[in-house]
Amino acid sequence: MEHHLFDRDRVGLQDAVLLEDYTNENAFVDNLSKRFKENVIYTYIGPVLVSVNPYKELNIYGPKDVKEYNNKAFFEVPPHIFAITDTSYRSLKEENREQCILISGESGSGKTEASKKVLQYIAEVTDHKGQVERVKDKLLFSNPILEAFGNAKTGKNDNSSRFGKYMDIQFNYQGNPVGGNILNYLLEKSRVITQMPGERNFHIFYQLLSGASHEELERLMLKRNISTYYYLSHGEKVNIDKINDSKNFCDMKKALNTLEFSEDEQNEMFSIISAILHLGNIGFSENEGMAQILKPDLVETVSKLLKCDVLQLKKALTQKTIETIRDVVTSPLNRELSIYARDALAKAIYDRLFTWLVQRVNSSLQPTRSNNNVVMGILDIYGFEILDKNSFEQLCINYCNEKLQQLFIDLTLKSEQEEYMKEGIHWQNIEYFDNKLICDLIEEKHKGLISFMDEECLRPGDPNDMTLLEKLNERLSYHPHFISHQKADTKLQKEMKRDEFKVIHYAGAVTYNIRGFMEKNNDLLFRDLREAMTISKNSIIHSVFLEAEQRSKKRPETAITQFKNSVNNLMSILHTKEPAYIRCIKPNEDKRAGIFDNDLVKHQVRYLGLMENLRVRRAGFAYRRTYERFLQRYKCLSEQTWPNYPGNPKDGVQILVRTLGYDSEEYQMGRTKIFIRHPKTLFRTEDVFQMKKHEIAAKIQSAWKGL
Ligand code: AOV
Ligand code: MG
Repeated sequence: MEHHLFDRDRVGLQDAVLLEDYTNENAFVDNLSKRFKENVIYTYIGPVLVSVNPYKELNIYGPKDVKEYNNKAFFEVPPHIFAITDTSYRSLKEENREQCILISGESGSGKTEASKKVLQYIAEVTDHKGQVERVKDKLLFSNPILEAFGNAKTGKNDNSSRFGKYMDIQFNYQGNPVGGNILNYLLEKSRVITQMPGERNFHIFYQLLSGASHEELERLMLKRNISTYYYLSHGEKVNIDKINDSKNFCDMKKALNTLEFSEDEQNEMFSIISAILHLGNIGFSENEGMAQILKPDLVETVSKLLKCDVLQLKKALTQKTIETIRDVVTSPLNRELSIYARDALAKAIYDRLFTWLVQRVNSSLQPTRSNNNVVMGILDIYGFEILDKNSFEQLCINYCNEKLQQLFIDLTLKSEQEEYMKEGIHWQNIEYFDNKLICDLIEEKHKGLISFMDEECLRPGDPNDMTLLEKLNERLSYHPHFISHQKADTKLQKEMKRDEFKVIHYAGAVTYNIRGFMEKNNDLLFRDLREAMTISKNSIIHSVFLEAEQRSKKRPETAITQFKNSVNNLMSILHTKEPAYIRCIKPNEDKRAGIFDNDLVKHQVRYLGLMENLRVRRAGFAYRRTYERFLQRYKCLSEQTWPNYPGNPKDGVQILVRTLGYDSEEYQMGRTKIFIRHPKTLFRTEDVFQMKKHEIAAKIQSAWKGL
C-alpha cells in the first residue's frame, strides 16, 4: 500500500516540517511564495494550517474537492482547509471530543472567508435530509445577516468584521448538525457616527438605500442618495464597485426569511436603521448656552420610526435630568452636549439592535433537543490592526488578538514542551516569545492598563482623557512594552504627540491616541434618552432598552471590563476543546491578486511565531499513543503479545517496537506514552497491521469452512 506521503501537490513542500533547514526564515517564506505563485495557498506546519490570501476566486472549493477530502487521512491529500475541517469533524464524530477551529491573522488575511469554508464543508459532508438541511441553511444564512450589520469597508479590508464572533455548531450522536449558537464580542459602534477617510459605515446602511424597493424607502421616509445623510458622509462618498450593495441586500433579506424573521420584525429593524440615518441629520444651534434643534421635523420623523413620543425625544436631546439624594434636577444642554447626546443615542440604538439580532438568530438556531450534543466552535474575530489613528476600539481588538496568540502558545508551544517534560522525554527546550507579558500589561488586576482606566473613570473630581494618560504614563512607564511620550528620547517616541501612548504588541508597536478613551469606556447614555427609548412602541427598541435598564440598576461595568470578562470567558471555553489552527497571512497591502510581498509576509511569519512552531514540531514527535492504546491495537503483530500480554503495557509495547524494528532515533518511551517522531513510521506499522488483520480473518474463515 502506497501512502504518497508529502508529495501530493508537488509545488514546493506541503509541510514545512520537511524543510532541510527548518530554522531558516527565508527558506520558509520562499516555500510559501513558490506555492502561492502556483495558486497553492495552503501549507502545513504539522497539524497547523497556514493560509495565504489569494485575493481571487480559486477553483478549489467545489463538490469535487469536498469529495476528495471527505474521510481521508490527513497526510494522504494536499493541505487544504477541508482537510483540517475533516480531521476535526471526525474526531468529534468518532471520539466524541468537542472541537474548536481557531482562525487568526491580521485584518484582511482571510479569517472570515476561512470560517465560511469550514461551515460549507460541514454542510456538504453531513446528511441532506429534512430537519438537518433546515438547520444547515440557517447556520449558513446567519452569515449574510451578521455581515450586513457587523461588517464594513475599512482601509485594510472591504468586508472587515467589526465584531468578534464565536459560533458553536451542535451535532447529534450521528454527527449531524442540529443547532448552533453565536457569541458576539464588542461591536465597533463608533463607526455608526463617523468613519475614517476611504472607509464606510456598516454595510446595512448602503444596502438598504440601494436595495430597498421604492415603496419601502417611502415608508422609511428615505432618499436613495447616500450623500443626504450626515452619518454616511465622513468616509467614502460613493459605493465601491467591488461591493454590490443592492444584491447583498436581496441576499440578506432572503437570509432573514430563512431564519424565520417575521414581516413585523423586519419592518422594525429597517425602521431603526432609517431612524439612525435621520437622527444624524438633526443639527443644533445654540442660544445663551442652550441648544436648539435646527430641524424639528426630523425629530418627528425619528419618533415616528422609533414609535416614541416626539416631545419627550425633543426634550431628551436638549436637556439632562440628574437625580440627587434630595431631588431631581433638570438642566439644559449646550450645543456640544446635544450633539454628544444625539450621537450616543445613535450608537446605543445600533449596538443594541446588533445584540438583539444575534439573540434573534440564536433563538432560530436552538436545537429542539439540547442534551448529548457535541460541539464544534469556530472563532473568527477582528484581526490585529495598526491604523494611522488608533483609538479605544483598536486597543480592544489588539488585546483580543494578544489573548488569542497566548492561547496558541499555550496549546501548541507550551503544552507540547510540558508534555515532553512530564513524560520524561529527552528534549532540548526551545525558546519562544511569550506574549503573556503584554497580556499582563493590559489586563493584570490593579496593575494593568484596564485597571487604571476603570480607576480613572470612577474617580470623583474631573477625570478626563488627559488625566488618564498622565496616570498611565506614571504607572506603566516601567513596563518594557509601554512607551510614554515622556520616556527618554528613543527613536520610538520621536514622532509621538502629547496625547498619545504606545504599546509594543506581539505583532508590532501601536500608537494609541487617548482622546475619547474615557467616554468610550464609560459608555453613558443620558437618562432622559434611555427613558424615551424604554417606552418606545417599536418592540425591538422597547425590549433592548428595558433589558439594559434592568441590568444597569447597579453601576454597570465599564466597556473595557465587560470586554475583558467576555474575552477571558471565551478563552476558558476554548481551553476545554480540542483545537485546530488556521493561521492566515496577508500577501500584500493592496488587496491584489498575484502579489507576494516578502517583507510583509516575513513580518507576519515572525509575529505569529511560525518559526518557533516549526522548531518545536521538528524537534518533537508527530505521534504519541498511550501504551494501553498502542498495545491494544497492535498486539497481534508479535507472538509474545498476542492474544494478550500479561505484563505491564509499557513492556508489551517495548516488545512490539523491537519486533517491528523501529529505529532508535524514531521513537522514545515516555512515562505513559510512546512518542513516534515521524508519521511515516506509524503508517508503516498500520500497513503491517492491516495485512495481519486480513491474514487472521482469512485463517478464521478457512477454519470455519473446515468445520
Ligand atoms: P479577515 O476576516 O481576516 O479580515 P476576510 O476573510 O474578510 O479577511 O478576507 C478579505 C478578502 O480577501 C475577502 O473579502 C476576499 O476578497 C479575499 N479572500 C480571503 N480569503 C480568500 C480565499 N480563500 N479565496 C479567495 N479570496 C479570499 V478582518 O475581519 O478585517 O480581520 O477584521
Ligand atoms: Mg473578518
